[in-house]
Formats: sequence, C-alpha cells, structure tokens
Amino acid sequence: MMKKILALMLSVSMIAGLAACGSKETEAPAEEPAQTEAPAETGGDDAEAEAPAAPAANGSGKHVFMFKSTGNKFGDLMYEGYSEYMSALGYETEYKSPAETTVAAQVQMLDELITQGVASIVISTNGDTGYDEIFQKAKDAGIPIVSIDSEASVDYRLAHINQAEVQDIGSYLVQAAVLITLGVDYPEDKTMEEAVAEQLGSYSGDEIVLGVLSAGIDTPVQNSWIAAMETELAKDMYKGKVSPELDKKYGNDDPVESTTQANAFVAEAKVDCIISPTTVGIAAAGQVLKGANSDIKLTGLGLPSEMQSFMPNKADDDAFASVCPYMMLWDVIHLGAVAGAAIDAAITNGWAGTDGETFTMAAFRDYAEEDYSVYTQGDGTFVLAGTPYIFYKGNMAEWIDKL
Ligand code: RAM
Repeated sequence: MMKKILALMLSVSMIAGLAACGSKETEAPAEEPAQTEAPAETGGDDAEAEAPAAPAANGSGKHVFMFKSTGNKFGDLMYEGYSEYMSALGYETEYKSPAETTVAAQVQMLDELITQGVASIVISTNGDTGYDEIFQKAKDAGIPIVSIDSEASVDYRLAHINQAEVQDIGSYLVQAAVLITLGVDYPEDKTMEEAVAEQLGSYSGDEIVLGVLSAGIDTPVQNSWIAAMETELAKDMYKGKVSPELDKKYGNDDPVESTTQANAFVAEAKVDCIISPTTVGIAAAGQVLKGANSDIKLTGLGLPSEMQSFMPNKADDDAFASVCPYMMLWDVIHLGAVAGAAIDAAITNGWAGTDGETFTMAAFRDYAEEDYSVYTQGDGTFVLAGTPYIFYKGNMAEWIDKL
C-alpha cells in the first residue's frame, strides 16, 4: 500500500511589505515565490512488508546509540528513529549518553559498554581527538562503529551518516541571517542565494555583522558548519556589505551556558543577527532575545517544537514580529533510522562503509525503501541522509508536532 507523500512545504502568499530588522536599511522583498530546498520524499510500500530478514547471530547483544549528552531533544529524536527501525528488525537497542557534553565522559561510558560486550555503536562525538584508544578497543572486539551528527575518526568508523551537505548548511545559514537582518521574508520564488545577491546588490547601509552561538568549542559538527559559513561569507556578493568575521560564542549545548552567552550578545549589541547551529543554543537565544525585546534577530538549526514561541506559526503571521523569522533543520527521526539501516547492513551483510558500497533501507514511516551509497569526502566515507528543510511561517504548523 502506498503511503502518503510527505508534504514538506506548503505554499504561502508573499508578504509585500516587511518591517526592517535592527538598524539596517530594508529592501523590498522578492515578488515571486521561491523554490524550497527541501527534498522530495516519495511514498512507498508498507515498512513491515519491506523489512529485511532478522539479524544474524553476530547481531545479538545490545546496539548502543550514544549522543553528545543527555537532555537534548535532538539526540532523543535521532534515537527514536534509530530504535524504531532497529526494533522492527528484532534488534535490542540502548540509548546511552553522558550527563556532560565532554570527550572524557563519552570515553568513560564507551569503555564500560565495550567491556560489557555491546553489538554495535552509533555515536555523535564531542570532539575530534581523544577517542583513539577506546575506538581501538571496540575495533579489537569486532564492534562496528558508525558516527552520526558529529563525526568519529575515519580510522575507526565504518562511515559517517551525514544529515545534509555541510556546505549547504553553512551557506543557507548565512543567507538566512542576511535576509533576516534586511527584513526579508523567506523567499519562495527563488533560492536564498539569489535573494541575497539581489538584496545586497542595492544595499548601502552599515556592514552587517553576524554572531554565532555554537555548542562546544571543539564539537566537530558545529565547527564544520562554522567553517562552511566562513566559506560562504568569502563570496564576492558579501564584500563590504557583510563582515567576513563571525562573532563566535559557545554555550556548550547547555541551556544555562547558552543563555549566558546569548545575554552577552545582547549586552555587547555588536551583531545584527545570531546564527545558532545547535538546537539547544537557538532555543536559549530565542528566550533571551524575546525576553529582552532585543533588535537582534535569530536563525539557525532548531526544532520546531522548541522554537514555536520564538517563530511565526501561521502563514499569515508577520514573521518579523518574532525573534526568529525562519530557521532550518532536517528530519532528525529519519536521520537516526538511516544509522539503524547502516548498522543492520553491517551486521547482516558485512557492509563496511567503503566507497561505492550500498545498503538498502527498508520503508520507514513516510519514506519509501531507499538505497544509500557510500561516498568519499576528504579522507573519510559518508552516507548522505537528507537535505536541510527550511522552517518558516508557511510550514511551521505542520512540523511543530513532528519535530
Ligand atoms: C544540537 C546538537 C547537534 C546538532 C543539532 C542541530 O542539538 O548540538 O549536534 O546537530 O543541535
């Protein structure tokens, strides 16, 4: 039976006049509706009918999913997808994350788990270094490791499950922040890049300054997105109009520390818009900016359920009456399920995450059965799980209950 097609974007009517953001000059918004960047997911056959055979004997034991720390809904949702996919295949899964967002805390927990004899590990890491010894211990014990969200060393992981292209995420975040600073609604009729080029082409106001409220200073995934933001800012269209320097602060994916850092942005009053590439950071910043009635605007990577008080929720809302007119993320639940499919392939078919290898993911919720191919980037191998979704007034209502 065909499942319903996942409708990612709703069409909305363009708003003709928008309020200026902060002290910057405002251009008239785009006239025609823009293409969204969301992927087109197709419906497919029933998941149970498509499910691969039960795991082989070497898949017995617990399959561990370790996030950066506890108390983060983003991690919880990834695990929801992972465990749902794995349980349907008969695997036993366990969600284990340390209380503290540190390498040391993850290493200690991994040590205990490996000693207990787990069947596989999916991990989002807290740093680039410090895991070699413990990952070697897992390798020696024949425990496959797949990283998700935040990369593990290429020497020890089979592959990294990439949520979306790193450069796309960095570029879209900068483009959104610039458009938001200029008081421009999410453009439905063109790409954000086209809208930025158009807006900045006739912009003669003060140089726009963007801030970043990140997670940990060493977190691989956020640092890769920040590097991608800097690559985007090096494009000609930003020269003299948007500062190439990002004002960076780190809230360690801790609500209290993130609040402190967001308050510092308000007190310093140097930035026009904060980009927070972490669901914890953006929610904390939303609260602070709203509470302070600040002129500073906000965008980043957020969960619609956590951001609903700081964003427009309906198509006819004035997006600029909220601190965060639009933001991005991807389908976190599906992302976790892709990691489950990779682990299943490793257990049942000896999938090793080498370049060109493919595995089939069974139909999952609204997603049809799909093949994923391993590709190489730099010195590591990856599986691409999706593309970024833009959450804005036109589709927030649809997503608040989902993510
Ligand atoms: C946070 C985490 C995670 C990141 C998301 C967007 O919850 O820091 O690593 O990918 O946000």
